[in-house]
Amino acid sequence: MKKKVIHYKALSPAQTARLSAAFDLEYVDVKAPGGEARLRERLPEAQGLLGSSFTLSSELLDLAPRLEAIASVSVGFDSYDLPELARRGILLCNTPDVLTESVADAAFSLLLASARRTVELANWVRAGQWRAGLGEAHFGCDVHGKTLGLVGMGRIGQAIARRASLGFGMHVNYTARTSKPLANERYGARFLPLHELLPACDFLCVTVPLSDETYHLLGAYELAQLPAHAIVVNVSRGPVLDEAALIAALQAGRLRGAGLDVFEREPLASDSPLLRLPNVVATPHSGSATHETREAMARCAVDNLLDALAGKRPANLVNPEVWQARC
Ligand code: 8YV
Repeated sequence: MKKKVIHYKALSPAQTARLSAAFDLEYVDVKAPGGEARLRERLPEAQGLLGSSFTLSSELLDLAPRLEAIASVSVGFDSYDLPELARRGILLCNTPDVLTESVADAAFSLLLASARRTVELANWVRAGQWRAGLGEAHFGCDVHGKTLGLVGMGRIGQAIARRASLGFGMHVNYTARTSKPLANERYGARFLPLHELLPACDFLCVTVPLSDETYHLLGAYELAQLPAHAIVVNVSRGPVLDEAALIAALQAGRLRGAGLDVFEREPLASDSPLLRLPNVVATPHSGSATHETREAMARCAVDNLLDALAGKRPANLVNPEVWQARC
């Protein structure tokens, strides 16, 4: 008998076909009215789950006693309760690598848009305001030759560092748990403690994953160490930055601007003070949202689930200790 798999994220026909060939597959749109109730009904049978952007609480996991593996269509796994999954012997897989370059592109687009005021000026043109030459009030700031401070130098941080150094001739500083010799050598990157990195930034870019240690890593005190001409970019997770402190700094003119793809609460409320600041570019957590990358992420998640439910070690195991305990 085929194993029962529920996916709660829509998939392309190609990925649906791969899953249906191997499993008894069902799609539950958890975001649709009645979707969560339907998931609750189906969970008792589920041996595999695939999806993202939905929290599988321990109450929901209680309904799924046969669950063997979850394939998350994301690289981040901060929304999963790892000790709870370990206690239940459930494998968790993620989708690293395939989204690295797209997220780095998105970070750079926020950095450039904030520096060159692209969104603000494009809206100004669209509103019919471009009637004469530009004055200083419309000028942005250069990106090339400036200093980028990266908080986090994992795969995505390194892809941003490559663009910054080789593409834009920027100086790259970073803070991370350990020095990255390859990035130091290839991009001339300097490994610095946060208190030295911040005052040297023209641009600060957050790429570090969210965890207990990185929650509000950048608060009022840290933001105050940035020069007033600095621009903050976040493509990681909203709560790494204390959003209220960021808003206060922007409102007080203590920062030049911000390019944000992630927020403490998503979707961002339409009455967020961030949206009243012309020097903020806000995008809807779309760092990996390209046709190519989202399909690659789905393919990777399907690969992971096919392996996990066939008793093969999946390539992208978040909790290898659960696998070890099975052997
Ligand atoms: C999306 C992401 O949020 O991979 C991640 O960790 O944040 C994003 O790519 C989403 O999970 C895509 O399904």
